[in-house]
Amino acid sequence: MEKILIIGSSGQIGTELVLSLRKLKGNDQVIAADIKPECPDALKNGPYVVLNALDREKVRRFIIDEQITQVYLLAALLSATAEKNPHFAWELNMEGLFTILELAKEGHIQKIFWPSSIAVFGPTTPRVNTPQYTVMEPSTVYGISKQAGERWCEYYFNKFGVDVRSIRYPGLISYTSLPGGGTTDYAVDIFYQAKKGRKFSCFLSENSGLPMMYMEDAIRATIELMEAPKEQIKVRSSYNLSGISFTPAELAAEIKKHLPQFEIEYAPDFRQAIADSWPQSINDDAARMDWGWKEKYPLSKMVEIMLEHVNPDWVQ
Ligand code: AKB
Repeated sequence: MEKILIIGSSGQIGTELVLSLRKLKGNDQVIAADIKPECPDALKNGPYVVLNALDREKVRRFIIDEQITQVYLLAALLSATAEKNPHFAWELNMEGLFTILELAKEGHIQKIFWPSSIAVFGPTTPRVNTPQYTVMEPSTVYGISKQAGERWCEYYFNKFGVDVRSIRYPGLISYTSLPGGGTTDYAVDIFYQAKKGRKFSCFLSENSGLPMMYMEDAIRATIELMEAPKEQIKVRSSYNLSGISFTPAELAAEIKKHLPQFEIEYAPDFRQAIADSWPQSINDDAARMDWGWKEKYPLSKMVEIMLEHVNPDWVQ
C-alpha cells in the first residue's frame, strides 16, 4: 500500500499536488507536511503534520513510524529570496534532500520526487531551446543549490539504486495559492493587478523571455513521471520540461485581449539579472521520449483561465 508524504505542502506546487494525489490515491494515503502550524483550509480534506524539513530526527522518525513509501520534497527557498539569504537557502535546499536520500538508501522509502528548476542553467548556457545536456554554470544561490542537488540525486541512484525522480520546473502559473520569492512570480502577480483594474509595475523588462507553464500541466507532468515504470526513467539528474515561453510584453498583450484598458510599466530590479542568466526556452525531447510528456495549455488558454479564477482580494 502506497503512503505518500509531501514536505512543503503549503506552497504553490504543494497545495495542488496534495489535492491531485489525494484524488488519485485516496485522501488518507497522502499526508501533507509543512512548517506552518495551521493546516491551510485547502488541505483539510486529509492528514496534515507540522514538520520542519531541517529537523532531521523528526523527519526520520515520522517517515519510519508512519511507513511512508514515497516522499515529495518541495520545501525550498526560491531564486529571489535565496539571493537575500544565501546561507539559509543553501542549508534548506540541501539538508532536507540528504535526509530523504539517506532514508531511501537505508530502504525506508521506495520513491522520491525532488524538484529542480531552469535555474540550474546560467549565463554560459545556450539560451534558446536549451538542451537537456549542456553547459551548466548557474550564477544564483538557488541555481547552485539545485545543480548540486541534481548531482546528488544522480549519485544516489548510481551508487545505491535510490529511485529518485526530478523535473527542472519552469516558472509556474496558478491561482489556488500565491507563489513566493521567485523571479518568475511577475507572471502570476500580473493577473491580480489586472483584475483589480490597476496598472502593473513589472520587475522584469518587457523583452525578458522565460520558460513558463500552467500549473495543471506541471502537476500532471510530476505525477506522470512518478507513475512511469522505473526502466523508462533514463535521466536521474532532472528532466527539462517545456510548456510556454513568453516575455512580459507578450503576456500583457494577451491580457489586453480580455481587458483592453490594462496597462503595464517596466521597472526592472535585482531580479532582472537572475532572469538574464536563465534560458528563454527549453528543449524537452528527453521527457517526451522517455515517459511521453506533452503539454496541454498554450498561452491563450492559460490567460483565459487565470483571469477567470484569480481572487483579487488576496493581494493588496
Ligand atoms: C523562481 O523563479 O525562482 C522559480 C523557478 C523558475 O524555479 N519559479
